[in-house]
Amino acid sequence: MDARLTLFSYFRSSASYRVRIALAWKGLEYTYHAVNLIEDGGQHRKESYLQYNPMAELPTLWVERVGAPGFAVAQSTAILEYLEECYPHPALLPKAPEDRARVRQIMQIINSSIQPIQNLKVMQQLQAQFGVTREQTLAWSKYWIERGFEGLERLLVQTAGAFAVGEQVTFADVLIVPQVYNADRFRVEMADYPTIARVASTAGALDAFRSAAPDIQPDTPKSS
Ligand SMILES: N[C@@H](CCC(=O)N[C@@H](CS)C(=O)NCC(=O)O)C(=O)O
Repeated sequence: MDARLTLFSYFRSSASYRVRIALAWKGLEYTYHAVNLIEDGGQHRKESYLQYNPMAELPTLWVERVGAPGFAVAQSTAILEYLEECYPHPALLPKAPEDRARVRQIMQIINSSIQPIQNLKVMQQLQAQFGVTREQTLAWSKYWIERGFEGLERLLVQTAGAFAVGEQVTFADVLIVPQVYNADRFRVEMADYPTIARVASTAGALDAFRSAAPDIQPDTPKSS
C-alpha cells in the first residue's frame, strides 16, 4: 500500500515502542512526531492531539494516501494488525490459526493485563486521589508487572522456541521486548522469569528491535 505514515510517539512509551518495532520490521519509512507525555502537563492531553486520539494516549498512526482522506488509528495492537494487513511481508503473525491465537493471547496479556495497571495516568491518579508517594507508585508498578510475568513465564515455557511462539518473530515478541524495558525501569528481577528474559534478549538484539529502542529516538533526551 502506498501511503505516507506519521507516528505520534514518545521515546519512553512502551506502546509506541511496539509500533516502532513493527514499522522497522516491515521496512516502512515514517515521520516521527514526538508528543511529550510529561512536558506542558502532557502534550497528549492537548486539543491538538485529541483530534487524532480521543483517549489521550500514545501511539497514534496517521496515514495519508493519495485520493483518500487522512486516517488516524490508535491502540497499538489495532495499529499492528492494520500494518500486518496492509504490509503482510515480512509477516509478524504466524500462519496456523492456533499459533495466531497464541500470539494474540500473549499480546493481550501484556496489552490488557499488565501495561494498563502501570500506565502514567494510573500512577498520577493514585498520587492525586490517595496521596500515595512516588516510591509507592513504583512499587505498585513493579508488583503488577511481576504478577503478570509469573503467568506469562508459565505460558512461554510451553510456547517459546528461539522466540516467544516458536522459531519465528511475531507480535508476541513485539510486545514482550517493550514490556521487559518497562520491567527494567521498575527494577523487576528478570532472572525470576528466564524464558521471558531469554526471548526478549534474542528478539531485542535484532536490527528492527534495536532501531526502535527508547534510547535512540529523535525525542530521547541527550542525558537519557
Ligand atoms: N492500550 C493502549 C495503551 C496506550 C498507552 O497507555 N499509552 C501510554 C504510553 S505507553 C500513554 O499514552 N499514557 C498516557 C497517560 O497515561 O496519560 C495502546 O496499546 O495503544
